[in-house]
Amino acid sequence: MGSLGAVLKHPDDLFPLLKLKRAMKHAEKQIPPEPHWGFCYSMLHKVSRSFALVIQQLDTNLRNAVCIFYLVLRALDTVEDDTSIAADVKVPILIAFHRHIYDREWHFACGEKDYKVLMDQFHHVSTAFLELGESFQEAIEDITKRMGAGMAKFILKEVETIDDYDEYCHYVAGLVGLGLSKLFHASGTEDLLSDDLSNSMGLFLQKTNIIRDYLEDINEIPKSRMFWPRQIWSKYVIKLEDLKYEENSEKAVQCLNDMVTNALMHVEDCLIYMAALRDPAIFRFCAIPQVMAIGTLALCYNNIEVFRGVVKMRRGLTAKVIDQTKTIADVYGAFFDFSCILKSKVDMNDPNAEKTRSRLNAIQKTCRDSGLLNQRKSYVVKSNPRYNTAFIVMLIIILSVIFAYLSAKRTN
Ligand code: IN0
Repeated sequence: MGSLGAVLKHPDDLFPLLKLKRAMKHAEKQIPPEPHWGFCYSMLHKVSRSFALVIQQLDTNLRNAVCIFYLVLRALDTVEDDTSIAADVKVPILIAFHRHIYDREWHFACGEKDYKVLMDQFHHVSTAFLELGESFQEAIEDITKRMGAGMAKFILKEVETIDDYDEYCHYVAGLVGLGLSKLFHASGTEDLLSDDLSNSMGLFLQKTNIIRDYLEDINEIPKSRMFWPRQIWSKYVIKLEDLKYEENSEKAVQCLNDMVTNALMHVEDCLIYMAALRDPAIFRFCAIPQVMAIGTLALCYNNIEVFRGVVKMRRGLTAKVIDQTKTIADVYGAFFDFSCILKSKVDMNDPNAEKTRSRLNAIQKTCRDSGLLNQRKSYVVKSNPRYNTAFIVMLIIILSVIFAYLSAKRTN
């Protein structure tokens, strides 16, 4: 749907969208003058868009460390993702990546578009990394080393069991949680949160990405990427790619729902982690991707479109999440609402219906028990939306434009 159509259908998206656009324009103008930092921050805006805005709001030292951590991880990911590089070339690069970040001369040509530029000009990232405080450098090096080794292990091995799935997600995302917790602690504002809780924060995000990106990953050229564990999909089909064929639609959706139910297992840890954060900017940095993830799962659950094309939250809803995620009360509210939406989609004939419902009930109980659920804006769409102020304003603007256009035509 075009953006005007989407706004007409969801008029209360309008103000958050305009606010987000303005904030992004403002953030993009705040690029540091030094060439290496300038490169890092403009690259951050290119590869992460709305998330860059949330990084930008962190305190200066932490912001620089997170920006570099993010780019180092994106670069590592670019090497892992490039299916045109042979395994015997890729594995040694992944394993030695933690040493390359100290080397201003190092670069390796791979990836596409913005990622290719990031790889070609990686010396800017190394130069900026070498200016970070020692405790930040140590945390980034340690995570890069463990992640590179883990990725290398899974270049040579498939994700068979649910334990493999959790292990793979630990390497590529759980470790990011461990690293970020160290960076937050090193910045002086947060207690060091436990490895288990930090890991769950990453697993919940990564499992959501893996579910949403089924089609993109399976259609990857020259070689499919497969992250859905055999232990789950083999209950429904013979080969993972069979899920995309129309004749398997019913099984595909059941398998998808099984994957979503698995991801929901991490939500309670994520809520405990977020409730323990003190700094409002760090809180928003952590909470916004989490709310986006539960929103994406609500959209994907029981949705055959996951096997047909791209399923993403509409831009307006993303803007609303960024605008409305400020406190832990907002997070409980969002998780409660998206769990409500998920619950309304559970079909009683789904083989995992009972398990899914019980996980959603547990999440809703945690949110309710916080005592913070009242007085909030809801994400649940009412079946009969009332015309609100934003909609009326929008209508007036459109009518004025049409009127001005017709008047101009008449005078010509
Ligand atoms: C992230 C995470 C992230 C943020 C905050 C706390 C975290 C705790 C544990 C693990 C990860 C945490 O968030 C980003 C979000 C992001 O990049 N969003 C993109 C949208 C998209 O689809 O790519 C955007 O453009 O807004 C994230 O997804 N990952 C990430 C990477 C590095 C860092 Cl420092 C933080 C990637 C991943 C694989 C989930 C860890």
